[in-house]
Amino acid sequence: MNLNPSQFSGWKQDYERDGFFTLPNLLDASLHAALDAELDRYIREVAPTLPPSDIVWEPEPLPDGRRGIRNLWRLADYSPFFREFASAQPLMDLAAVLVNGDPVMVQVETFSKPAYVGTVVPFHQDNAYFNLTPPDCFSLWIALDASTLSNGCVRFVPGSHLREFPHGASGVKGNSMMAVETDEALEEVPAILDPGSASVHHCMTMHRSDPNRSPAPRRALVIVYQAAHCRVDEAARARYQRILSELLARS
Ligand SMILES: O=C(O)CCC(=O)C(=O)O
Repeated sequence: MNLNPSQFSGWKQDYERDGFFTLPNLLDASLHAALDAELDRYIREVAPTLPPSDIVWEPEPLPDGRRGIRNLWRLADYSPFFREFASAQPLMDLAAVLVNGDPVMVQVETFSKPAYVGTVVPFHQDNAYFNLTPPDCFSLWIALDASTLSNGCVRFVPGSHLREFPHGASGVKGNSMMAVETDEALEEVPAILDPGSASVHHCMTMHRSDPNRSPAPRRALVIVYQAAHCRVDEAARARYQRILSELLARS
């Protein structure tokens, strides 16, 4: 893994100013191949056994009629390989710098946009789901495929991590929450990534991604880290639960 501690303080400055930064060529070729192989095995052997809460299917079928996977949740609970990778010392060292305290690896997920049918991710702040206080939490978003303008790369709003945006129900499977629309024009920066490169975003950074109508799949492995000192804000959690129950009642 290419993570040089001499760059940590520069990355932290970018993170504190913008709420995100990129890590070019994080994975070397052998690690990338091992992650691809484990994800293929997972999809073959584990995915068919998962409860519906741990897998999100794309609503539209793939061109060959099969179902496409949008998200896999809680991979660290089912795969020792992903758990160990996400807890590797170089990643925990980076996490310690970013979360201002003792780092905890929270979970591993996938955010994939299969070719032609990958769906939108509306603007949101991850903390609308996590409800953490203080929000010392971030996601490491690792591109397993090239992530481009045409296959739905993630777009970040610089500086948006410094304030909270109101959220409501989105109606999108896999992303139940979205920022409520404002008249404000939000400047966004696309994170165009080569395969094996990554981005890091704070849990308050507004981000979104377009649908993938292109022939190129866009798979990502996402690892969430937080500080051991984070607590759940019970009022925010109650608001989130209320929105979820309203959604359940409607479906
Ligand atoms: O992969 C995407 O398009 C969105 C990812 C995302 O929302 C996240 O990692 O928090």
